[in-house]
Amino acid sequence: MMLTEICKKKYNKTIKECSNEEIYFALLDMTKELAEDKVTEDGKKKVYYISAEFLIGKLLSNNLINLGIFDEVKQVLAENGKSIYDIEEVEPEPSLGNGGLGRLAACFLDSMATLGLPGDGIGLNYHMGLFKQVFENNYQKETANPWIEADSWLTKTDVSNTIRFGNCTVQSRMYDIDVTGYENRTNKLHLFDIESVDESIMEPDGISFDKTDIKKNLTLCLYPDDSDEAGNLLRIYQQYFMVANGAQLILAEAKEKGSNLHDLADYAAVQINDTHPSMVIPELIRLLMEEGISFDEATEIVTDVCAYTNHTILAEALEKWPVAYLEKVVPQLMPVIRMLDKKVRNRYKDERVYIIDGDSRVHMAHIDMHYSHSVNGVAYLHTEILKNSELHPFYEIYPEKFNNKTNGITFRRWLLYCNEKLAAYITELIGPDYKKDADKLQELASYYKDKNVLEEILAIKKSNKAVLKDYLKETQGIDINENSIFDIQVKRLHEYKRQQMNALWVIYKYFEIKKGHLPETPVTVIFGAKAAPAYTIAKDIIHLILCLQELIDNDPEVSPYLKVVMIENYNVSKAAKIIPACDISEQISLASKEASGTGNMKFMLNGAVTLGTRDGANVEIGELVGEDNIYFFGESSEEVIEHYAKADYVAREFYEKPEIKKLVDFIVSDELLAIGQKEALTRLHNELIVKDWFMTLLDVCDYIQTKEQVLADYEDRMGWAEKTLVNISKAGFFSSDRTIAEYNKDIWKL
Ligand code: 9GP
Repeated sequence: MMLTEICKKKYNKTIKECSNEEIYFALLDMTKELAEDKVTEDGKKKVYYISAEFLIGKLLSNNLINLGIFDEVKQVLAENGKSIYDIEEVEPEPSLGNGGLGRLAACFLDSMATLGLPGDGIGLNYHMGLFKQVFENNYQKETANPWIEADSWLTKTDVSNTIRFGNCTVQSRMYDIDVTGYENRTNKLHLFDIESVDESIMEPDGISFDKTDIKKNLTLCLYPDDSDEAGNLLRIYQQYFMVANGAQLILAEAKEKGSNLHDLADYAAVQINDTHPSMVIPELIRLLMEEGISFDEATEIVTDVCAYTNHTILAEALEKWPVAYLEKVVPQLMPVIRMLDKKVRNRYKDERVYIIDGDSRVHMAHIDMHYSHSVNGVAYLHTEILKNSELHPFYEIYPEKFNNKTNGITFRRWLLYCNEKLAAYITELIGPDYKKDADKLQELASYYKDKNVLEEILAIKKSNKAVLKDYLKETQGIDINENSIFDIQVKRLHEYKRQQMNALWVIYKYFEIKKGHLPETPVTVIFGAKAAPAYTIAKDIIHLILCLQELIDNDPEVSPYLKVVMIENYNVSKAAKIIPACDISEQISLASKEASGTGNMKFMLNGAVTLGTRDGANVEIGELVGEDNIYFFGESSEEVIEHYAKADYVAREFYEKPEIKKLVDFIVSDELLAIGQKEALTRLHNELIVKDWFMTLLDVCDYIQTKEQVLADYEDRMGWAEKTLVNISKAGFFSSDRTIAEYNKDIWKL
């Protein structure tokens, strides 16, 4: 095997003699070489997936799986007394993303390569990525998260561009990461960087730095703090840098393949993810005009090339940049943006669709909607909400542009890699074809009533729970009971996702246990979430959860029955350990607010049962598995949208109900104040009573009641195993291979 030779050549050692670190670097070389062999001709047209985030996670094992050599490598290592799992630990995890948006981008790259589609990612090479989370005094603290090593998956290319801003010029450099499809072609993730970035400007706290020194800070961090003007400007610098480099690459590659640029749409499809890359539209128009193409024609060409995906209805993600900021950072784009706005104003009299509003702000999503040929949401319900409320004025103008592409996940990482036992058992039952054709999982339907199969499914879950137990003990020094029910909510921290409602259930259960109402099976509630550094209430929610964790751990009356665990620095590698061990998947966002969710799909595929609202892709999960195999609660999206429209939700009215008041007031009880910070807990308590923007108290009673039903049903082990198996068997629809095939058929047409 190649590995022996590489170890010999690189270190003059046998595999046995090499350290884990040396083997990791040898495998890196080997994998890169094998991946390069699979770089094939692009064909005429190529898709460019532009995104501020690519949450790729560790790559070694995933690449070995996709190259079809994971088992072989694992065995060779074992024969030499080494473990692939120990070697994986050597790999640093890049944190080039925050949550769903970034992880989706990574899954999509995998699926494009797997389906044999020429499709490259375009993003930024953030040196620190998102911050690393640590807990100090039960509070989140952000620290630096460097991940780039001398020898890594990044390959320095000779592509370098001069990028001009209003007040400075930087020289870029393109780095590539191979994206190897499952038994198919290799595509590229292009990450742009600057040569002059200077990690040493980071303050000792690990997240602060001079936000005005663009030549040193441009690619330092993902989502730099934007609570002041310098932070906002830095985000615009980053976004323009990403799309200006991307646009040059797209035009250069098209020209190389013979495009005369008038026919650019025959050579390139650009997918814009959320509004961070929206400036690619005016930038491409500007570049085409420099090539002598008229504004009107350039606009038509770019519209044919570009497509926009909306990933959230939360206003905070629909960026609106003040004209003055854009004038400062990218003055060359403003004339184009003004012309685009004028074109809109000449045609439509509705000011809701203007690009530049009355407050001199540029609505980036409006550029996308007028000047791309496709606008899609990421789950059926989300797309309907876009059409009928959030983006309704645009839907009225361009009904033909709107389409839905329900998200998906790559089964290579989220089943074959993270749950080897389950994958092997499925192969034993229905053969290996489901690995390439996820719909084949439906063949598991013939085993719904098979007692032996159900018992084996429960046994696999149990062993995954034991693995997670050991992992938490080793990495966080936390002891959990593998025989308890694992009730898990891992995702970004945001009030709309309502981790605070789950915390109120913990308080409810704490009271119940104190009253002597003991659960039949103990429950372990596992959270994992990072809060944006400037999002105070989100950090307060983490504080509450950590305080509850400490309170319960130190209460011998309650701790045998209930445990709370907040995972520190939740990331892709931790997700791969947590998800296969889950019994109950918490998907409890306020209906209408979660565009899709993808964690919900990963949990389902790994045999967890969803407890959720009728929101995002939960709705589609429900349709697939049937009402007996999912637990829905809470008000519907229509009702919620109506509450917002009428402004008739008053949290205090719910708070006054004694059963709710008791739970909310516990946040500022003597017990918790003895552990936590008064200021943070009081602020959160007040927020829930006075504001509660995401209607926690509206649904909390229904949530508690439904969760009690879930726990009761868990006791019927065979009934529960059947629900588990139904979920696994119906998960095929959520393969990102299906999603990408749809994008290609309807939008890219490669
Ligand atoms: O919040 C959405 C999440 O629901 C969705 O699954 C994911 C991928 O489409 O995107 C998330 N959005 C963002 O992270 C920012 O818009």
